[in-house]
Amino acid sequence: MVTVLGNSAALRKRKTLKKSLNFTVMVVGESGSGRSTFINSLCDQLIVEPSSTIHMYSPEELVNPDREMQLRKSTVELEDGEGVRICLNLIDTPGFGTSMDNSVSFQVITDYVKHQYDEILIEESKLRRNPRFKDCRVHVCLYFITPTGHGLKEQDVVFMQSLGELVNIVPVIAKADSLTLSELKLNKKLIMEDIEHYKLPIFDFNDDFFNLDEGADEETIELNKYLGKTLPFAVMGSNTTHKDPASGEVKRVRVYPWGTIDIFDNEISDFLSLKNTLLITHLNDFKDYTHEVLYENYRAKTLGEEGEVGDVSELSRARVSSMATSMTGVANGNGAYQSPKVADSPALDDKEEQIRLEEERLRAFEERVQRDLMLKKEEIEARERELAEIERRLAAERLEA
Ligand SMILES: Nc1nc2c(ncn2[C@@H]2O[C@H](COP(=O)(O)OP(=O)(O)OP(=O)(O)O)[C@@H](O)[C@H]2O)c(=O)[nH]1
Ligand SMILES: [Mg+2]
Repeated sequence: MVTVLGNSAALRKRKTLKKSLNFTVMVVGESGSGRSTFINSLCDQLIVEPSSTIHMYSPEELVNPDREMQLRKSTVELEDGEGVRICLNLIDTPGFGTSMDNSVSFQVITDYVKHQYDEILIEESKLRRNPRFKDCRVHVCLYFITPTGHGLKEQDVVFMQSLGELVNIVPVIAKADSLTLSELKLNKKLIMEDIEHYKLPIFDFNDDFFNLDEGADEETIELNKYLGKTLPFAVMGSNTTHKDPASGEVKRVRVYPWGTIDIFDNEISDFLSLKNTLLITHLNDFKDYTHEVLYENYRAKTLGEEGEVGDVSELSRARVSSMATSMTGVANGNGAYQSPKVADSPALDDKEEQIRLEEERLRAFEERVQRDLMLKKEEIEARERELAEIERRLAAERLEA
């Protein structure tokens, strides 16, 4: 008996391990804030080409409302030492914060996040679920704050205010090496004071959702307290690795004229804490909170406003067209944005091609909704026929009696 249980447990574990965890992280931050370098450092490989050249925008470009932000998606498979595989989707936001009016960028991000919720909403309401459906909800949004030595800028406040109810926002001070340790401490304090002052709904490690959870032990609560105090995570990224000639250890370092810094050194950077939080300790918490709180709130609000799931497709249609020119990715069969493999993820420069893909995707999406409605109608009609038959039989029996 014990052996059987042991075998089934092992089998279950093997099955769980075979299936990789799907996790989506969006990285938002001003142009040149180090987003690409961060993504490469997080995955320890070249995922996104970093911009080593500084692009100066002309005054005309700055006020041009057509200069848009892009959503660029890459997917990478990561595996930890215990064989757990993570299918990590990374959404980069090149062009964010480069315009005088950033409301368009905010809208594109909002629409993207909401559109993923709409997809789930429609999928959930189906009679027959699509077994190949891909959940593309954004589980975490890392918001990069430029290290100014001051608190938040107006743009930071507006972004966190408008997106915080929709997605888990984790604030990050990028390029932390440009501040001294005492400047960094002050910068963190000022940022957190602003977050409290404006009541910005960022991800709360100390939320009752996690700490009152039955699985939350002392250690988890302590870790959450520590992470809450660490916010905003101060990180530095690097595209360079260096092999220590003595130990042979390969480290990801920033190289300065006076020496090198290991970006994972806990004494000077929160990178390792953030990496562990994202990929190990809190991956499931981010996913659970997204599903059970953020998505549920969105669902209740949307169905409250719209009444019918069918109406959601109308809203979603508007969202898709708002995102149409901003998304770099390939639409797959089930309507989710599927990232091309990292190695062959060329940006779709041709906007017309992007629009055409979006239109095709939208058409498929609408057809799916129509098909579902038809199926539901047919099911109701079949039930009505069954009911009429039962009534007819009962009436006949009564007559006979
Ligand atoms: N000092 C310092 N420089 C960094 C850090 N991370 C990246 N950089 C440098 O900053 C420049 C911009 O970095 P990217 O990673 O390309 O920044 P980005 O936000 O992706 O930029 P865009 O895609 O152009 O918007 C590059 O020269 C990087 O080498 C960091 O932590 N500290
Ligand atoms: Mg970049």
